[in-house]
Amino acid sequence: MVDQKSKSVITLEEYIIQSQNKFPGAKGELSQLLRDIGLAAKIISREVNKAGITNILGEDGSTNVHGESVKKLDLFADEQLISALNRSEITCMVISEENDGIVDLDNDGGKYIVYLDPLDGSSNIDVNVSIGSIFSIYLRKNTSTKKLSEDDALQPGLQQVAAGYVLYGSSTLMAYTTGVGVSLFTLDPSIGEFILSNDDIKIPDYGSIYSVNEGNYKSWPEGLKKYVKYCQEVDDETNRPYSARYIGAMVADVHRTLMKGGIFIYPDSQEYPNGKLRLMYECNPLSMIIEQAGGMAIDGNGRVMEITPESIHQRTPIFIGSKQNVMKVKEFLDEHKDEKIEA
Ligand code: AHM
Ligand code: MG
Repeated sequence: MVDQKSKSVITLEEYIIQSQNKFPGAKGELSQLLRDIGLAAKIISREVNKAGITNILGEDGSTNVHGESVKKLDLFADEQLISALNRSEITCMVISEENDGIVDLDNDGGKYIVYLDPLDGSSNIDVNVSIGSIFSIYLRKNTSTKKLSEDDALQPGLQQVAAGYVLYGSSTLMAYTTGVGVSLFTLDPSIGEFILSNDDIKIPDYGSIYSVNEGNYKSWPEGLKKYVKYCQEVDDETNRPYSARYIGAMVADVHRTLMKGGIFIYPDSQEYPNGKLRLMYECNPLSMIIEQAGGMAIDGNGRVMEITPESIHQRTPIFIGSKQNVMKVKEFLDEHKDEKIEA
């Protein structure tokens, strides 16, 4: 006899409600917020899939706060996510890669602050390669003050109440955590629903893939140069040489790392003394996902999520992935930390 229960599918909406029911007294606001993000993700996914035919590809002529050219789809994703978050009046403030300062949503009762990278990996847009959206959710620190400021949003990653990403790849998927493991959903375009594919995904403890932009090799710290040489050496016992994989969209590279193990690195370098990737809406949320899946994320010294932020757009180096791989790169960094970069 076919076990109907084991065959039944669970949608993102159902899963969020079931999870909320495990916490008596929960008001359902965080659940609503996650559902809002899920809805925006479906709309963005639809546009990403037909980007080539709707003339939405390409640059809109302006530059964002980091001086990078802004693609039309970045703006579209930014607008969709912000308007979805504004709808249920739970979110008081959004900080996004595409906006210079904070976006005050004028929801006075809203107790959540959401950081967004609306479309990560935007240089991949025009060439039909994976991109993603990243989100990170905090509770507002001070609910008594009406006027919101950046200070309300400057909290270490350890204070995140939830985080996740949507990956627009060969299929669209969403991963999120509320601090009790990582759940993964795949969008079924025929019914327009995210379907649960794994409710407690774990990263392998060790993997034989390294992921870093090796074009920057010359300006890396010595420890990293030595580590990458180590990855390329032959050793059957540790499954070396590793494979090199680099998509150029952090969300896609980290997703592969979550599924297959290994390490993703964006280091400090002569060109980027603090790294290139943003702490609050790229590194913290993906660190929370990877840690919740049993992996590790460090900035070269300590845990990424322990960094006390000083500004909303600040950058950090990151070494993220399987525990054993991250601990190994740390050994190399520590051993060579006082050596000057040799060109
Ligand atoms: P962005 O597209 O949101 O600006 O993100 C920056 C991207 C990351 O997704 C990716 O890991 C990195 O920049 C790639 O940088 P580089 O081209 O220097 O390797
Ligand atoms: Mg990004």
